Amino acid sequence: MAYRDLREYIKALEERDKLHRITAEVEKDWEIAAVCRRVFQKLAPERRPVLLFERIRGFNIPLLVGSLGASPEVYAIALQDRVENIHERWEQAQRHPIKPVRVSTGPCKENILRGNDADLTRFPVPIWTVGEDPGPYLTAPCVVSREPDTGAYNVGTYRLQVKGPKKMGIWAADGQHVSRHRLKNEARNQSTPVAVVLGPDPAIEMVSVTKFSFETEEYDVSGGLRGEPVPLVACETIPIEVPATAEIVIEGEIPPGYREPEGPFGEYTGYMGAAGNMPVIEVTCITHRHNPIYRAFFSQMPPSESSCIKRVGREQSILKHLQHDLGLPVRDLHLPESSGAAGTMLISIKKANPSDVKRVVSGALRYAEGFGKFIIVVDEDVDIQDHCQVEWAMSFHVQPAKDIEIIPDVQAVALDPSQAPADVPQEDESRKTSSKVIIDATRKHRFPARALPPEEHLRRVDNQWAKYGLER
Ligand SMILES: Cc1cc2nc3c(=O)[nH]c(=O)nc-3n(C[C@H](O)[C@H](O)[C@H](O)COP(=O)(O)O)c2cc1C
Ligand SMILES: [Mn+2]
Repeated sequence: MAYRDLREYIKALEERDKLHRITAEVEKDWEIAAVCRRVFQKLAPERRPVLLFERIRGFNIPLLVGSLGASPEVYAIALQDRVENIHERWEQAQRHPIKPVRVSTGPCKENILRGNDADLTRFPVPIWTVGEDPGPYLTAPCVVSREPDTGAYNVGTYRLQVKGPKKMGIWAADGQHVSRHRLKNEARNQSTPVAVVLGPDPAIEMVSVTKFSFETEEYDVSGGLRGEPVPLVACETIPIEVPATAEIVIEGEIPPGYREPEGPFGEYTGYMGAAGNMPVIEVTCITHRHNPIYRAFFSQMPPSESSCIKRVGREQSILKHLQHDLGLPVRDLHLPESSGAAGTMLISIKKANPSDVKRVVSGALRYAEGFGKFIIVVDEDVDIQDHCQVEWAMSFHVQPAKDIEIIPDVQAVALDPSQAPADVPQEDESRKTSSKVIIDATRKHRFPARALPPEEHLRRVDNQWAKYGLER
């Protein structure tokens, strides 16, 4: 059975000892961001819990962070599966999407706030990069909008700046699907209705942060991931339906043609992203469950919940493409979170021919051009999850003048601040091309034997590890 709502999922996390409740009082405008930063810096992924801040000064609403991306293990619990099956589950969901069902009402309607009661400042929306962000930001919104002509549903996550009790700024890049809906409406001088869903069951958040074709309806893929249709209820003030069990739903409209300054916002690159003139969402109504839980994604400098989500979403899909669609001798593929799961791509291969490196790199480039400004290819015996081994291979398998290639004029890594100065808008053409470094760190001739104890000796030591008294 799929999780019915966020609360069932939180119970599952707690049963697996993956939830940590912070019961001490915290302040939303500096402390939550700093605690999250330390948790992601200090705790290795396998020990890193999802955090529920239960007592936030001035609010009686708790905040949940990390529930999709505290670690790949947590992401797998959200799918009720194992880490190695994540990619297969995604393939399955896209091959067999399930249409949502309409229900007459649901928990998200337990409280309906209209007029002055529909006030964003009721919720503990944190400031994430203190001293740089212009104010609090919603970081985990699932923004629901509809194609103006077909009515097809879209769900996408785009940062939302709280600008007043009933106004939010929205930054969605030009090609994003909500932007396409809005541009079509604006051409007709019509507003764009949007519902901002917070704290749905995790299968909605998963599709909200994932890119599909414009025609794909995220609710249906979410149904495919859950193995059951998503139950939807109608909004109160706009012609949009939302997941019935969501914690909070903010209904609103984007007025046509209107822009005002938005940002800058601390981005996944670890730097402030440029500010610009952006549309706004005017809030028309807010509905929420009794005792709602406010949900946020933790992003900014990697590692973060954002870099984990991106890593999980991308690694397996590129790996499977190279292995299965192209039949290349690829063993493993890793997008280190230190690179925002974007800047660096590590690939290990079982090289049979010298041309294998080029074939693998060109396959990766065609499939995922925007990732891997640095692509490093190593032999299969190098564990690419272990940075020490990768740097060892770079140090002793590479002759720079022969083994490093620079490819000019390829797609840039999104929001990479080395592209252009901070005052250049993200949409500027100069930000759209970049170059790449390909490092062939495979062995190109017969190397001497490795200076390591024989595998058999290491295994024997492992088997009698207690004998040495090192584990206390
Ligand atoms: C934590 C997080 C934050 C994101 N913030 C933004 C954002 O502010 N603006 C944006 O255009 N995309 C953002 N994205 C990427 C979009 O969510 C992603 O491209 C998604 O596919 C958009 O939905 P769409 O393809 O239906 O437009 C973010 C992704 C994550 C994981
Ligand atoms: Mn979409």
